[in-house]
Amino acid sequence: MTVSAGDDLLMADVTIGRSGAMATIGLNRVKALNALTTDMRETIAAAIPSFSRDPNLYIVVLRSSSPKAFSAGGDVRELVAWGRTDPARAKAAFAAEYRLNWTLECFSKPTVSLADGLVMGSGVGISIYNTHRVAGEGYRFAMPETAIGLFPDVGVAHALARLPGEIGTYLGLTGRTIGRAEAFRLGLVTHCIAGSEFAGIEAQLADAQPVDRLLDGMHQDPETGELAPHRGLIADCFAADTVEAITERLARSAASGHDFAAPILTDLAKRSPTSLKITLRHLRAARTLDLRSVLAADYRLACRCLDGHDFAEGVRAALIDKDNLPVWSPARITDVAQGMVDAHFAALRPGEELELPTRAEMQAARV
Ligand code: QUE
Repeated sequence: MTVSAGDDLLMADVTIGRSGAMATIGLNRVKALNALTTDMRETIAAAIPSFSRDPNLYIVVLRSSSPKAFSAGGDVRELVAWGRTDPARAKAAFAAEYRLNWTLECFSKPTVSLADGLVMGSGVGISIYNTHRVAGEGYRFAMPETAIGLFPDVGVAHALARLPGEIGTYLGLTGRTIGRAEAFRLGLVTHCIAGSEFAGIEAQLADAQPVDRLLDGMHQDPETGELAPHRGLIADCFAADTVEAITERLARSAASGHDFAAPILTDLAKRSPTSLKITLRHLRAARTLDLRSVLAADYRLACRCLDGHDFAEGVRAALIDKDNLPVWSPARITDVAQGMVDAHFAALRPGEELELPTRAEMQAARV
C-alpha cells in the first residue's frame, strides 16, 4: 500500500476498514482526484477474497474522501512512463486493472459505491459492477479516453453497447460528461441520494440494515436527464457504421439548425482519430460479447495503444505538459487505414492474452 504525506496526516491512498457487518474501501488520493494507481488497485484486489470468506461480513462500501471526485480515472502518467521504460510492466498493470474489474463483477456480496463527484475511466471500472451505485448531487460520469489516445476500457464497452438510442456510442466517442439524472435514467447509477446522507448510510449498513430497503427509502427521483431533448438526434447520428458517417450526419444536422450537433463535431475533432475508430468498432463488437470477452478485447487494445503513438501523446498534452494541444498521428480520420484498426483487434501472441477465469471458476475459487 502506498503512503503519501498529506498536510497534517499520513494517510494511505486506499484504506480498507471494517465496521460491524460492513467492510469499507476508502479512496484517499485526494490531490490526484483519486486517480487509481497500480498499488491502489492491488490493495483493493487483495481485500476482496477476505471479504468473500468472512461469514460475518454482509456488505462492502466504496467511498471517497475527496468532495470533488469518487475517482477521476487511472494514473495514466504512470502507465505511459512504464510504456517507455518497461512496456511489460505497463501491460501487466492494464491486465491487473481488468482482472480487478472482473473480480468485482463476480464478487457475490452486496457492494455499494457512494459517489458524489467525478466518476471517470478507472473509477467507472471499480463502481459500475457494484450491486448498488449511489450518486450524490455532484455526481458526474464520463469515459473520456478518446481525448488521451486511449478508448473506453475497464469493460465499460459492454454497458455502453447496451444503452438505448446510441447514447453509449455518443458517450464513448465524445467522452462527454453526464450528471446523475441522466446516469440514473440510463441505469448507470441505481440511487440518487444527497451526499450529506452518505455517513448515515454507512452507519446503518454497519448495523446490517437491509441495503435495498435502506437505499430505496432514501432515493429521490431526479429530474429528467439532460440528454432527453437530444435523444432523437443522438440516435440518428450515432447509429451510423463509421466515424466518418457519424460526423457527416452531425454536420447535416448542424446545417439544418440543430444547435446540439455543431459542438459535438468540435469535440470529436479534438479526439484521437485512431481512438475514435477503434472505439466505434469496439462498441459495435461488444453488443454480442459477454463482459469477460470485452475485458480480453480491452487488453488487446490497451497493449496496442501502449505500443502506438497517440496514448503517450494524449497523456502528454492533457496531463504532463497540459498544453491541450495533442498532435495525433494519423491526424485525420480519413488517414486511419482499415489495416491499422484491424491490427489493434488482432490476437496477441499465444500466452499473452488476458485469460480471466470463467464466472463459475470465480465462484468456486473463493481464495
Ligand atoms: C481523459 C482521460 C483521463 C484524463 C483526462 C482526459 C483519464 C485520467 C485522468 C487523470 C485525472 C487525474 C489524475 C490523473 C489522471 O485524466 O483517464 O493522474 O491525477 O485518468 O481528458 O481519459
